[in-house]
Amino acid sequence: MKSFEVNFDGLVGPTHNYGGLSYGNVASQSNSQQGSNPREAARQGLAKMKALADMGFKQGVLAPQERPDVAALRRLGFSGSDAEVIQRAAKEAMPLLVASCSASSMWVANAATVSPSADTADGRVHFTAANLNCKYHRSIEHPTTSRVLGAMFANQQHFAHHAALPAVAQFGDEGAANHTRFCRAYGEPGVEFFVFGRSAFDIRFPAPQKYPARQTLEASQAVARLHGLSDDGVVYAQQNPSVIDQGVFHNDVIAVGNGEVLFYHEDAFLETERVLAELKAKLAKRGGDFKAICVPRAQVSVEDAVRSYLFNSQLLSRDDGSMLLVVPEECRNNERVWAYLSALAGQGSAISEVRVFDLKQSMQNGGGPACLRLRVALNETELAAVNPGVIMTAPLYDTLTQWVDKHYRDRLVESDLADPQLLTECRTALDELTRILQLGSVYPFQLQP
Ligand code: SUG
Repeated sequence: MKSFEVNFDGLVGPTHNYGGLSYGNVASQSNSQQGSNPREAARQGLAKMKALADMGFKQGVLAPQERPDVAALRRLGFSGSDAEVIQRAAKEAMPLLVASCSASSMWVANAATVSPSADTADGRVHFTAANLNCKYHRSIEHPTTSRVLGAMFANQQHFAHHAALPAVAQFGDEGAANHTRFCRAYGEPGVEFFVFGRSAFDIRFPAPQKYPARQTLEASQAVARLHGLSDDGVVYAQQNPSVIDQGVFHNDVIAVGNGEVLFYHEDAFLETERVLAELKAKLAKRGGDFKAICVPRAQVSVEDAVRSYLFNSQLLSRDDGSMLLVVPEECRNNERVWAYLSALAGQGSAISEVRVFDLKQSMQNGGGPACLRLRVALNETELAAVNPGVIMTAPLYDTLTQWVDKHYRDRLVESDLADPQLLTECRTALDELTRILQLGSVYPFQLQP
């Protein structure tokens, strides 16, 4: 049976703004308080989805969330009508209003961890929503994420959904941003690679000194257990704590994998040799030939990797077996990174082409091409069981572009977040979106009695 990797991209929500909310994410911190352009952000994301779909890749779309999250503000003690809740929060605790307005659910690499059916004990595709417990503005995403994923993958025979892990830092889980899968073919059993930043229960593991390690070993292990993965099909690695302290807040900022290939920076992991050997041996048992492409620090420093987001790229397999690397414009603007990439494609490596996309609106909050997508490997039967409303087509692209132009503002600054009209605009837009994507009722405002 044929199998595919389907990329589901997060659609940028109408409240996209630069809140400076992510300590440890250099772009988020340095662009704090800048004016944003939600319409342009959504259009940039849609253009990437359309381009990849046009190239023949399977592409889907994942809906944004209701923001401001009034229910979250109520849980923090703000009361009254929805408008009063927003205005009180703006007056008494602006940072909490900003957090409740974040469009951060666009970075769907953090929505969940996904294990394809070929790897799991019960032969279903497993999803665990990420608790995103390290940052308040992200920790409020998972209940809606679970409902949206449930509406997209709504067939219990093929899809198993797990709730987010316990909401404490010891089980900090950031989803697929710290998870890669290697395989010979998408439908065959593979090796799932979990990269963690620290251990919460074992003090022998080192930890970063400056910035938080968002993913714990114990969270990764829990996800592997929930998904019914076998030890033969799992490898764990610790991220190098010193790169976390340089702004590598997720592994997908320093490494990307696909098929039999891992593209990574020399400083990405601890015990690199052991990790690569284990990946090679385990993939060999699954019939695969693991290949690692190491980017030496002498050619691209960690700082250049963080600035350009070279590794937050999409590594995509084409039908002829060659691979395409989808990178953000910032890679072309960095002399050393661009020199590396220009040489790479001509070198006869597994990566034969590089494509550049303008994703500046998302990039300024630390979200590149890879952050914006959740990969789900599916066989033909499973793909046929996915809600067809969320699969990208030329007509859906046109509909969504018109929908964005109709509902989104082209400029948003912090003071706009206090405007209750923004909530009305967001709800009107999302109500229409759930009909376009055939999701049913998934948002808090749609679920209220
Ligand atoms: O969690 N930025 C996101 C970026 C997530 C990128 N995802 C991956 N690497 N997979 C984060 O730090 C910034 C929001 C703000 O500051 O307004 C933010 O949440």
